[in-house]
Amino acid sequence: MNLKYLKNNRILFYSLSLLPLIIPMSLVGEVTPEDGDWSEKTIVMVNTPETALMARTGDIDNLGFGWPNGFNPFSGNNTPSHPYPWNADPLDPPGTDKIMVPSSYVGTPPSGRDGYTTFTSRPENLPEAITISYDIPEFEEIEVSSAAMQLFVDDFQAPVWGSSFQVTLNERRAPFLEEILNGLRQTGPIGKLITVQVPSDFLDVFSSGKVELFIDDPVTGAGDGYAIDFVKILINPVGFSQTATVTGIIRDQRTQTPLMGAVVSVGSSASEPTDETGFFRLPDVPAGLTVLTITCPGYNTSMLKVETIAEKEIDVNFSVSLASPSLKVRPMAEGYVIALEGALTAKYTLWSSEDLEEWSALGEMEQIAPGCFEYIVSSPFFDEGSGQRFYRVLAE
Ligand SMILES: [Ca+2]
Ligand SMILES: [Ca+2]
Ligand SMILES: [Ca+2]
Repeated sequence: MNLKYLKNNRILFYSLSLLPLIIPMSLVGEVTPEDGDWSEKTIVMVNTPETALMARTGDIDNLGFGWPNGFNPFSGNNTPSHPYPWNADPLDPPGTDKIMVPSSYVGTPPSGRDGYTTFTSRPENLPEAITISYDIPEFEEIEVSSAAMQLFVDDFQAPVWGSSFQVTLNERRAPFLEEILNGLRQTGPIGKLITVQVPSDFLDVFSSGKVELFIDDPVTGAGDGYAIDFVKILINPVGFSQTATVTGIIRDQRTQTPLMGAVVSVGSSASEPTDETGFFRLPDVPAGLTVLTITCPGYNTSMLKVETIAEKEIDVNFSVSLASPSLKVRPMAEGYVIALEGALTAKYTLWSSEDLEEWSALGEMEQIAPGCFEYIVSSPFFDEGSGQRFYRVLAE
């Protein structure tokens, strides 16, 4: 009885998982000015509409399943779910279009395992690095001033199975990619485009003409398999073919007051500084999952993950926290000026102490220009006591 139940269940599973194959797929490779021939397994192009140099590893083919009719993988939409496991194409570059299961998985996952883990085995499903090479003669002429990466990723489920992916680029940990991958819930399995701006301290990796991307969870033992359709690098990008618009209000985290002077940006695209209503509008956001940067004088720079669909507008609200300002001391004839650069709408109170233990408030600092605060301390006051005095500010 038990066996029969299992057997039927199994049949149901397979017939369900074959369903997506009935959806018409566009299996004929596309050719676009941004990406060239989608069926190319590796490709490097210069001066595309998006960027000075584009390098891609992996064909754009939804892991070999093809895209549903009218589906654009750069639109930000999730793919419909697809069957698994599947037979890997030996001609696909290492690390693409195959199921990979974290190296720490040894059959005793802490929070269960997904279908990718259950229906594949070692050593075939061990994680593999994806290498993107673009050391062509034209690259020598390009000075790398910015870079972006696009990854089409499938079935990352860290919040579900307790995985914690580590990502390296040329063997260097890349937290900006880990942060985004470990937030994904791609149960389905479904695929999605991620676009990330490369932080400036990682540009040297991209100046070498060869980037080796390795994704693995070497620690938790989680049963969270995943797959990657392609990885695309854009050197000195100027824009993206599929974009959305993000609007919203930026507020102070503590007071929820709308903030003036906040700028939201992604890559080379930035919003106008917000007015007193805190409202921003940022067009040209790459469709899919991406990370926006929010800066506001006197506040900590923050990152905001957004998921968008091409040609659509989404509204988000976000709060930022006050940064602790650093004090600058400027001597003058009769004493000195203690100055700081802070937030337009914040209040800063100056405190002093002789021993770092007992603090007393001197008073509120005066805003003498937008975001510039000062407090004048007279010489006699300074010369009192031991001669050593410490200052700090309280922001509110
Ligand atoms: Ca393929
Ligand atoms: Ca998974
Ligand atoms: Ca592929």
